[in-house]
Amino acid sequence: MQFAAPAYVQHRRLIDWVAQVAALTQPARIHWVDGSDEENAQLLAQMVAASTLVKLNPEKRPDSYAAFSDPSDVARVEDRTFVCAERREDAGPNNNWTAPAEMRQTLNGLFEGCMRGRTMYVIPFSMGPLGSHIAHVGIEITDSPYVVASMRVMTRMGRAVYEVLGSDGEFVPCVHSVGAPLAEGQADVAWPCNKDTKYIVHFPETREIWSYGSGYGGNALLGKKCFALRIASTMGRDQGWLAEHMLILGVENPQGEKSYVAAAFPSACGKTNFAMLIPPAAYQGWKVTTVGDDIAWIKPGADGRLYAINPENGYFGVAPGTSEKSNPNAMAMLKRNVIFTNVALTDDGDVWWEGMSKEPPAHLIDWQRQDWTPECGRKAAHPNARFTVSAEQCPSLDAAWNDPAGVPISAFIFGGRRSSTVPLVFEAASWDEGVYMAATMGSETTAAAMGAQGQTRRDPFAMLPFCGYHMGDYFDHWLKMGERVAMPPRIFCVNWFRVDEAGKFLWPGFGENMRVLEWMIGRVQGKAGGRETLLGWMPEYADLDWQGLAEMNPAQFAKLMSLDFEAWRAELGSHAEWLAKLADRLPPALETKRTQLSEALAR
Ligand code: TSX
Ligand code: MN
Repeated sequence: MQFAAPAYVQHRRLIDWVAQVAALTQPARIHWVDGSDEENAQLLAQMVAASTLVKLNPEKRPDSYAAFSDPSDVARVEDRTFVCAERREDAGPNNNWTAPAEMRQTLNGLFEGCMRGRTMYVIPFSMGPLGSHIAHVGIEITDSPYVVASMRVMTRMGRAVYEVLGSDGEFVPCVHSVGAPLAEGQADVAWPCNKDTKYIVHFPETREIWSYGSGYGGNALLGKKCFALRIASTMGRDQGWLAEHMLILGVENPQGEKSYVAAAFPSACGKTNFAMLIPPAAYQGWKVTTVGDDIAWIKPGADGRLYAINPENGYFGVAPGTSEKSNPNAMAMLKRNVIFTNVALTDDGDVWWEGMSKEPPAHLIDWQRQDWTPECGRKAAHPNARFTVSAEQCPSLDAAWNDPAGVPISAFIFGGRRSSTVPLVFEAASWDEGVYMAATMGSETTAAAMGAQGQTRRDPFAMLPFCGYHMGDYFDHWLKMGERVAMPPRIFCVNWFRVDEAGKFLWPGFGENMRVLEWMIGRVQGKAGGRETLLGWMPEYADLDWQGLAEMNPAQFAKLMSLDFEAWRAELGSHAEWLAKLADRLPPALETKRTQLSEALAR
């Protein structure tokens, strides 16, 4: 395969690498993606012609498309995800590991000829504002036009990236193939992938990503989980910064004072909803703005504070459950220019998913392209159905979201879905105690597919599937960052999901979370009251603003905030079991914190 790079690509190492990958994968042609509107329009038209995309009714959903994946390719594949550090201990028990040399052999076999009959696209992208000192560049090679169109939304993608790179700039090489070569004359399918073989592989030391067999989401859009979390977390460890699975939001009070917080939640906690929160009516003059909904890259600034950027350029959000009630901002941003994946189609060429409206339509085409009626017993949209949309379309987008300097973080928030034990909110008494809380955080499984209901799965910092190195070393990095910065953010824990004896949610959640946000920011500013408890600082009833929320009386609030010592003794036992799994690299400070908490509970 002979080829010529466009004149604007002046990076020898990059061109040589593309040539090498082309020689290995043997595509029919190479397309250097420039990110232009014309190129995008051409790719979309080509995918409509190939039935990869369905164009939605332009009167209902202008410039929007729906894709339907192969039923075997609907989510990230954690058991097929590998971190191939030279030494197994460095990947840690939180990652699958294979020796790099062995994995390279496997990959060479899989990628040999894997793009036959297909176009190989070379995608230049920046994670973070172009040229920001916090941003980093990647180049993704892929044989999927769906990936090209999605990367254009999710990253700063296109020609301008080559100007940032110059002739010798650093980039993370990302190689992706759907793993479905086409023989001479063989017809393609709407969603090519490899049903039998999938590999999502990271080489943290050489900062490379290789992905084979899947065209879906985090398996294929390599800038997101693979680069911005797994590879970037190891870069952050080595270079003194943080790559976190966090949303970033701004809060402005009626006096015009602006604060930013970053928050980590495991899946199914409504992270995107929180990032786009609309304050209740009683909060006249308050504004919540969105910097990001999934990932934060955070670096120390010269002033002793931590500054965060959202490395992404769009939202790849879960559609089911998104509604005018749960997230009006998201519903507004999804009105046009969206790529939906695995949602259902209405008879008038629009989209629908479970939770969008109380009453489902009488007839749909479901995500497997079959007729659907409310009585049929199947879900219309896949539970992991997604929207891919540009950040610019979010009505609550923060004015500084594109600021290359990032935004100063005043507080970190860690949340989980816990029906008992964990109160609505508390502030950790110190950085180290906050790190302990984040290291032991967990969420209860909800979906039947996740196993037995009511089990708490530990998901430290919501990073368990995304940390590119040993979780014990990651905790240590967090502890050290607290010492390294002069003004570390305060650390808070929240739980929107506590229930009463009857299983009814004790907290109204959604926009009402503003009341908790106000208290947290008030704490940082030294304005909000609180009482010191075993877990740290907690608001008393009078410390929160209850205007417009009559149903929350002191008795109800007491339930929501109660500390059940018996339950916490069991909780600490469960922490011990969890932390023991990381014992070989667990920072002693965390074991000390656990002992101190245990002793306090025993008194
Ligand atoms: O996203 C949620 N948030 C954060 C919003 C800013 N959800 C949705 C579930 C996660 C995917 C929530 N669900 C939240 C929440 O704060 N709280 C709850 C639990 C809840 C559900 C329903 C009601 C109250 C609480 N009440 C009624 O439906 C009337
Ligand atoms: Mn996420």
